[in-house]
Amino acid sequence: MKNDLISRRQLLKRAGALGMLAVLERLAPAYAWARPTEAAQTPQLNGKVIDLTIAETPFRIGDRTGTAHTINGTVPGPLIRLREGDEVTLRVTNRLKEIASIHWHGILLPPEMDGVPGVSFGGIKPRTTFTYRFPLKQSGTYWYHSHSGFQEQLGVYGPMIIDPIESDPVRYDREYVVILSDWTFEEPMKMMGKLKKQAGYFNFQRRTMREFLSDAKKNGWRATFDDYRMWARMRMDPTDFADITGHAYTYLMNGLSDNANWTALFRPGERVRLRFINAAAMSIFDVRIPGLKMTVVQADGQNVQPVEVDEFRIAVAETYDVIVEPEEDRAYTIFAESIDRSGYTRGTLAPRPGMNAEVPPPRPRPLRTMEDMGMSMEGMDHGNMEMPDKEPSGGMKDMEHMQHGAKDEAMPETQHDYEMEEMPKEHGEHKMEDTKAMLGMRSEIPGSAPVKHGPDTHGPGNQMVPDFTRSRLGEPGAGLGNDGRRVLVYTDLKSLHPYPDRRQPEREIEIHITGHMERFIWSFDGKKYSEAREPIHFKYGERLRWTFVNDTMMEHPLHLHGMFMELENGAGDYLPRKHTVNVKPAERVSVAITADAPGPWAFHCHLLFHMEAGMFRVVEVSGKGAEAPS
Ligand SMILES: [Cu+2]
Repeated sequence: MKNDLISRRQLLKRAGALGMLAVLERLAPAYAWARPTEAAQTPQLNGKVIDLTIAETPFRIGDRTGTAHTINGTVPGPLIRLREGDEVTLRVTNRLKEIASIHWHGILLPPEMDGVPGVSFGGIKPRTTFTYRFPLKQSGTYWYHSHSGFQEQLGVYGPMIIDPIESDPVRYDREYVVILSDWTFEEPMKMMGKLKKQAGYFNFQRRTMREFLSDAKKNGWRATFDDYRMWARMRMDPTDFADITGHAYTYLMNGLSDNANWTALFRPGERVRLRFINAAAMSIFDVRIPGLKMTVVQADGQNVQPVEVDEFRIAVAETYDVIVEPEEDRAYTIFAESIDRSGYTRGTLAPRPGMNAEVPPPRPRPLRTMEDMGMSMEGMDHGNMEMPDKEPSGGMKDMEHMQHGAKDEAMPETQHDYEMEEMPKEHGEHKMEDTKAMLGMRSEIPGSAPVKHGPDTHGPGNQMVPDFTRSRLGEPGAGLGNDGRRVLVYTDLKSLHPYPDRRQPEREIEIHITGHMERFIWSFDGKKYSEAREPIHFKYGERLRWTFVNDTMMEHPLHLHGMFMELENGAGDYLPRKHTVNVKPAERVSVAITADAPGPWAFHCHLLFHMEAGMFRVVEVSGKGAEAPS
């Protein structure tokens, strides 16, 4: 293993011998390169003891060079391949000038091994080595990354596969890891500063006068004018899909840009397993392989009942394993487009190296809708929701009462001192049952019927409160699903085996995802982490339902450390287990949790800049609830 470390001196020596560019080409890890021979596909680190070193290393994309923070000299870091049931020792040495860390994303382990500075350990000081040691209680596709500052954005992430003890229920002839990420030559701290000054700084896809004219032609002057004025009044932008866009980012596949064309080889007729990991700091991707169906077999490391799709959206920190069966002797493009359509990365599946397939043309960028603001109540009695014009206008009257944030700045902050435990009652005027009865709807997905937002507006740090929130688990997401492609939705996910803890949730808590997009403040329940240091308390052993309510107009991939979340997506006994749940705008999502991991755990939005801006909490599992089944 030691041989895999590239010290700076070695690097320079080799640079002298080979020329710097040749060396820099090789900074992508070995598994990122297609193997011309069939034998060695994915060089990897394995065994009982693994050594990793975090250091600064030159990094090149095209003709631009910068400095990455690397693990063992590469971006992404090495593939760590382990076996369920083993105990592993991972020695991480920090050669940076600042505190570093590695968090093992999605892995169930003791809290002091989780690697979040300030929550479960002190971080790895410069020039020291921290030894992680834990038993592997699970199998599947996972990853690891720094949990310190912006190191993840700078390159500190890598894949981790844990092979099952028992035979793998997924049959495949060969496999590849496909890590998607976003690289920038800008300094992340400076980018944060720009976002704070002007939230739309990196959005170069705003609507233009030309678009106004064409919209007016299509929808009429009045409707178009109302629509544009509404967005302006709310100080929001319907093109707001990614805080940082392809303007600043180069999107990478296994550390390579689309030009470098990472290639995976196959023989026609083989079953190829692709393990997709979204290790980006800020970018949600839509993934497809034109000409091939993909069968999703695993989500967030957990086996799921196979579901065949043309495309899937992968939020930051999620993983999806798919099986493809290319029959023809031709190349296929693995295409990963950013959610806002400002860029893409791609690789190639091919029978021989050096082949290419057509790269799809960009699709039009999507726009936020009334639904994303919790305004469209499909199937609801519209009553007080006057909609004088046809789409896309909602009429100004409705918009003005949407403008809570602006109004609330002048108002004192009210009733924010509720206890978590009391939230379901205190927080919303739910009347969920009433609403259901009224609509004659029945569903086992919590929030299937729209739930009215409570009186709490979450204070001045919050820009908007949707009137209603509801489950959107069956929707593919903005910009998807309108072109005949079968897109994976969360309601497709059914775990391969029934979930083990059969108890009904004995307690329900609710947390609101809040923020002020214009000021780039991100928070939970209106409070940044710096303003809410007291942990959220889970009773050890209890079964609880946690409901995430997204009061913002952006997607937020929420990640809980230490425990899986069972997504309450209507799958009956087969609720899928996830470590990261992407919550859509104005959505209400419930997860069931068995609080079987004592200790302090991080809970946060996995968009790095949102987490850094305050969308972070500590969950403390302690005390004694009911006995958890083993
Ligand atoms: Cu977020």
